[in-house]
Amino acid sequence: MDRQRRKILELGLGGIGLIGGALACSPIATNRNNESDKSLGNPPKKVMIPPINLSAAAQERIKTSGLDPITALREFDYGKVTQENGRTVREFQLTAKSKTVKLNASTDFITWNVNDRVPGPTLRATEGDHIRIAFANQGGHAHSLHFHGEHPSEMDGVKPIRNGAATIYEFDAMPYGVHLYHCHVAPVARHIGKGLYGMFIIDPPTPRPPADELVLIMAGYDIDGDGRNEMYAFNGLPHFYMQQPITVQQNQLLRLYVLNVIEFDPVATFHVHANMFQVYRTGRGMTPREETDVITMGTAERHILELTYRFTGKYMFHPHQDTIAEAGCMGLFDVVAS
Ligand SMILES: [Cu+2]
Repeated sequence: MDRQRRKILELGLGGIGLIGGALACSPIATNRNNESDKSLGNPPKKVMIPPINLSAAAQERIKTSGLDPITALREFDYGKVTQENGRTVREFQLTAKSKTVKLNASTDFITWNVNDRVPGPTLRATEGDHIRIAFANQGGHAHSLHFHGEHPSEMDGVKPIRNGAATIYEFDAMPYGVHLYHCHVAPVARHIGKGLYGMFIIDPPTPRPPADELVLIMAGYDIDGDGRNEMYAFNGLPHFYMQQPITVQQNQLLRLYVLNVIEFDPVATFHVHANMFQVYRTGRGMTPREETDVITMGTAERHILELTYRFTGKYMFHPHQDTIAEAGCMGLFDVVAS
């Protein structure tokens, strides 16, 4: 079955499961910012997602690296959706794994990760949904999943789950905003630095306006174990979006979900070239707090940043700690005509 058809089927089945890389390849994608659109009786909204035509080199790199920054960019995992006592329940299967990835031609790195990917899947729910996470640890070490957001103490995910064991984390999705999950076994910097993290988006009860939505997670790699990062990346793979720019459409609202999980460096900024963005700190609130073109983010800080490109062409984005950018945390938007 081709990917487009599979996507339509998934949408027809109520959006259960993953919306995959198909989004990156389809000229028109249904905006899935918020599944409650339908229940509110709104007509389906359309957002133009220009195709990313992967170069042969980029395809080869995804294949050989074991990392897929194209999937990480626009894929949201809404979980397996059921109704219990009149409320939406979302069940997610998350498994801690270990896998060796190729960061560049000469650098292999053993990751600890979720579902064999770095970053882990971007989980997505609407405020008030009930979240149930079946967590299995097949990672070879004790791990856990600690979620940001509000929940009872026993669901805080700081208790190590031994290799081969499993547990269920269960809580209500609140408050709306951009959150994250990560392993909380000591030394935490090591467990996060090895790749055991992902984004957790809780949509507000009233959906945000339609936009092309992108996930950008900044992370570091301490290759030699000296407590300092030698390489950095957006969405796992150093320098990838320089090699393969992210195609976006001119004059269309772009909504970036940006997370900084760089360990060992106290702070990183996020900067876009030739534009300004509106800041929704931690994704809290429906009106922006400020407008800027460089925002400072401590470890685990995350924001929604909104912007629109008026001019076509290629524009860089990167932390303005230029050594971090030049060691892999750098990318390009390729703005194409609308
Ligand atoms: Cu861990």
